[in-house]
Amino acid sequence: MRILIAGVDGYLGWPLAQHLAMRGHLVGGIDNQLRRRLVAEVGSVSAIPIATMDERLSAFHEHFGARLRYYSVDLLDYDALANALRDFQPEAVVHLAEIPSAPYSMRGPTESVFTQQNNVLGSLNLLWAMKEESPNAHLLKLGTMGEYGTPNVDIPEGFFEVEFRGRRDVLPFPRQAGSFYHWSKVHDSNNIMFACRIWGLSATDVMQGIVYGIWNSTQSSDSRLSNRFDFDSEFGTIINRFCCQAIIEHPLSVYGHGGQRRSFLPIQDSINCMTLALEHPPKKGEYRVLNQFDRFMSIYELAELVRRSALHLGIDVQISSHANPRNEVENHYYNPDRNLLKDLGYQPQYDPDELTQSMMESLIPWKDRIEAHRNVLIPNVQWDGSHRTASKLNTKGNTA
Ligand code: USQ
Repeated sequence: MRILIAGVDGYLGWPLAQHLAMRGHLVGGIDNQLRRRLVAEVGSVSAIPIATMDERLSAFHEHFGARLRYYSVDLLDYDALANALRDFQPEAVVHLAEIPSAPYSMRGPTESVFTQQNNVLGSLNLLWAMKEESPNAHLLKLGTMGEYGTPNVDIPEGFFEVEFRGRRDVLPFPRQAGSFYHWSKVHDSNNIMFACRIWGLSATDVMQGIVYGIWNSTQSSDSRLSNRFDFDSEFGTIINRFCCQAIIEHPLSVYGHGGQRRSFLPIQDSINCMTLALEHPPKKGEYRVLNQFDRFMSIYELAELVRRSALHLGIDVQISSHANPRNEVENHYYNPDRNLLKDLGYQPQYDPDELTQSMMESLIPWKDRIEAHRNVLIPNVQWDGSHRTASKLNTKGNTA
């Protein structure tokens, strides 16, 4: 299959490109390297060093043959995007080219607007480009479990049957996102659903839980194929952050009491699930929603899991509670469905205890690199915006 990945330089895009090439697919890759710039902007680095895009492309060609065609394109540039689709003629398009950070989107008006502009308008451009250039291609779009929020009822996959004043219908399940980033995904979902209805595009909207883990290329130990691994408070996600904190013996930063429940899946499963969805596309005109996760647990349970795994490696790390910078419920019901991927053949295969332990073992060579960026581990964005008042006061103090 000819599969175009928008966001090929990212945490999911780069391993997905390798995995699909190994399965014999022809891969197109779009990226504007925004993720690299944003992580540098927060003063951080990938814990595992990553090669430049040129080095990555050379390595890809050496190991997988001519199975990746790269387009340096920003999704906000409609003409360049449409040209890439016209040139590559994809049968499927995977859309991972979004700003993925909730804290970044809550930092201030510039970051909120940029997140929604980049994500919502970039996706809208992609929908138009697909309609005009590859209307029969399947769009696999990365959404998030965070679109649903934490309602006090079970969470279905996208839609639910509802009875209201004696009448019944199947309607989109209400979305209650928790950051301007998460809302950008909700807006995308609405636009994609609408595009499928009016233009007959087919799409899979993946409501994915929090991905964690290190991707090891099965093809080679060539470090130019290595994947990024973020640990800062804006672009690092919880398990990856906890593992990095553990190896430098920094207390595991649980926000609030840690009762908030979230769904998780290892990166290997994320790649396998996306591959399953690509190889089993929906019908023409169908808008399909998949909930994609392996298990769910509370943040405190997670911290205990990482602490246990660290102890096996002789690291005795503490768990510390931080005043929660986010506005989120800490004790709540949580019971999302996950049936459609199982029907397609998904079987979770990884034990989180073993996985976190092996993650920490792989991170130990990069301990000094993480230690050198210790300052990015602590959150500096508050959902109520108080960090902005604090920084204004500091600026006044400095100038006075
Ligand atoms: N948290 C802590 N301590 C930390 C960092 C986070 O307790 O040091 C808590 C947060 O308060 C939150 C939970 O852990 O309750 C998850 O935070 P996160 O930063 O790992 O994940 P989140 O902001 O929800 O976003 C991440 C990805 C995003 C993806 C989403 C899936 O950045 O791209 O869409 O996970 S989901 O959470 O299912 O919406």
